[in-house]
Amino acid sequence: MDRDIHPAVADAAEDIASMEVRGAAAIADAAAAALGEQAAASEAETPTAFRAEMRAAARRLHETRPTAVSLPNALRYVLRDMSGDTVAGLRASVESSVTEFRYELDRAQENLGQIGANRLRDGDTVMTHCHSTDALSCVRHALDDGKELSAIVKETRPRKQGHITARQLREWGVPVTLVVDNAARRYLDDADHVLVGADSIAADGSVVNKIGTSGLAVNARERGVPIMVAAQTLKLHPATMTGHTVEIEMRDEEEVLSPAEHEEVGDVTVENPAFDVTPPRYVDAIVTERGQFPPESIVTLMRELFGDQQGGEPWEES
Ligand code: RI2
Repeated sequence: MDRDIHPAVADAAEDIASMEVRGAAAIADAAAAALGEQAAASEAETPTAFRAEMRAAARRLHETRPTAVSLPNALRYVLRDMSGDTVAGLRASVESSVTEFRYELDRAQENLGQIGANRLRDGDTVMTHCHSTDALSCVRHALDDGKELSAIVKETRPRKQGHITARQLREWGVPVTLVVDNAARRYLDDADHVLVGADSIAADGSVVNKIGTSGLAVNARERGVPIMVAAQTLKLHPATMTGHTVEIEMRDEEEVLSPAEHEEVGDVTVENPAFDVTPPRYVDAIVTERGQFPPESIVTLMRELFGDQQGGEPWEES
């Protein structure tokens, strides 16, 4: 236990790892806020000590979940521009980056929601998978524009984030049909769009999202239902531009099978990948706050956004 890590950082890391805080955007927001708390409460006496403390806090947050790139992108945003010759100056710079980051996160979600809403027509039915605030922003903007929508919501085993989506949509007055994941293909005949979020998007346009997305996309393509991915640019994975792959998180087997059930089933290996990769050819559009892109052209946007980012991570020891 690092005594310089503020409890707010330790708590945020715990909440992210346990999925108390979940969803790529919410994870980024919580991580940035925790860095802000670390900076505000720091008792470091020298700029060097302050920087070391911030790096340690960022490392703690970084090691929680490996797949959603919004987390390292948030940490980079806050730490890359840390500047100042005094502790007070450094603290002020972190705090202002955190405020700016959180504001931009909200704004990006609003802007992409408006763009995504333009793809939805009055009377359309969307099929959702998991719970994505970026995807739901598109629905909310369409409703604000006066369109009527219905939803077919996939339950999303093993953690059933579909329930969160269903609850939110009902609060907005959207008629919801909840189905188990295995029923998706049958209900695609009633859907006008598949609408999902993303945890990471690779430079070739592959979409890393909740396990089950790729099978849904293949089925949707076969049925002729367009697949729309709502993902603010915070979900673009810079390291994939230089050949790195996105690590897929493997979660605890108890999310799939309780110890009692496991006992009953017998000696089997249980695997619980949290995400899968949907190849770009199954995706019709990636909707970001900078406009909608065919997946194959997302690399152009990535070059524009990350082209000049070089060198090590700002939380690594220099
Ligand atoms: P927003 C979630 O992962 C889902 O895969 C969802 O599509 C994605 O994060 C993006 O969520 P998990 O944290 O950023 O439930 O759009 O494993 O809210």
